[in-house]
Amino acid sequence: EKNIQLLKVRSEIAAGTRGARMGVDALEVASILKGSSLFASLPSIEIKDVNELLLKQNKYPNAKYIDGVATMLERVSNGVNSIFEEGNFPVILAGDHSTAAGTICGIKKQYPNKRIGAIWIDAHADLHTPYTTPSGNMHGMPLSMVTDTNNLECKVNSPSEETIDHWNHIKNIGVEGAKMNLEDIVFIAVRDTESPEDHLMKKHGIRNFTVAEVRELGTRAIVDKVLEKLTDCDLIYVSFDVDSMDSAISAGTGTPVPNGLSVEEAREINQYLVESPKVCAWEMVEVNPTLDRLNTMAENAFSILENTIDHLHNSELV
Ligand code: NNH
Ligand code: MN
Ligand code: MN
Ligand code: MN
Repeated sequence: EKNIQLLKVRSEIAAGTRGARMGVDALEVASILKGSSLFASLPSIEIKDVNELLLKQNKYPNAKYIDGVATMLERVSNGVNSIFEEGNFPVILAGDHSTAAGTICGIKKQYPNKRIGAIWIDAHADLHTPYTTPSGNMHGMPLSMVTDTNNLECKVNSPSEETIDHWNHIKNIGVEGAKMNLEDIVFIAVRDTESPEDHLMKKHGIRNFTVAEVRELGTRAIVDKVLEKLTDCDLIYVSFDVDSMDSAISAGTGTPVPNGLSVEEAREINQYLVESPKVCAWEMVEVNPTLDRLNTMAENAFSILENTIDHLHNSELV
């Protein structure tokens, strides 16, 4: 049986929309209203955020608040690492998706000689760099923070020297250099990318299992195929961005995209994934209750969290 420990990360500095800092609280509210003891029964630690930076002018247009993002990544990396040190399994509940790079840094710090794969369930590919981002929002960049790319072939921006200093610092959090290969990323439900991301996906043969494929083959077959792609990896990290689900389900995320997964599909995919003994960390991000008066997204997301945790208890230790 796994000893799950929650890591709460109330950060939103890397999102373009305000409010994801409250995602963790919205999940807790959904839990209380449902009469669930999940939050009461699991030990948790909290990462102190730097959201106060949003009160000031951003100095880095191609990587907004990158100094604060670097601070958050260090803290998340250390938090995840300390959960492993205690022999526990980290379940991370975060705001904006940038801090997922910190999770991967923390995994690599604990297991420097293991090959890590990432399953990224998201509407977006999150493969931008300061050189390619269309928005400067760093929640679109976590996968290039932890891999060996700046994607200069697709350069559209000229980030400042200070921006690049911070970017290079981020690349060395946890352990020096890349934490994983771009080839060891698998996407599910990605459907809103920009051309620099398409370039990287094509160049590195990164597979995206589309929503249409999920519907055609079923969630079980998709999960089998996803895990099959990562057979050479020793450890697998699962990152669940709630915008992978259809925008019609709820407005409660910063960048909703149509034609996404249903709640049921997302629940099953996460359940089957965490039943793999290679899965070493699971994360949920981008719940934003300020966009969602009825808290529908958080209620749906909570049902997925609850089911995922139930099934984590049933899986083997690595
Ligand atoms: N690709 C877009 C950008 O970089 C959107 C990223 N937004 C996300 N990613 N929510 O998951 O701005
Ligand atoms: Mn994302
Ligand atoms: Mn997304
Ligand atoms: Mn787009």
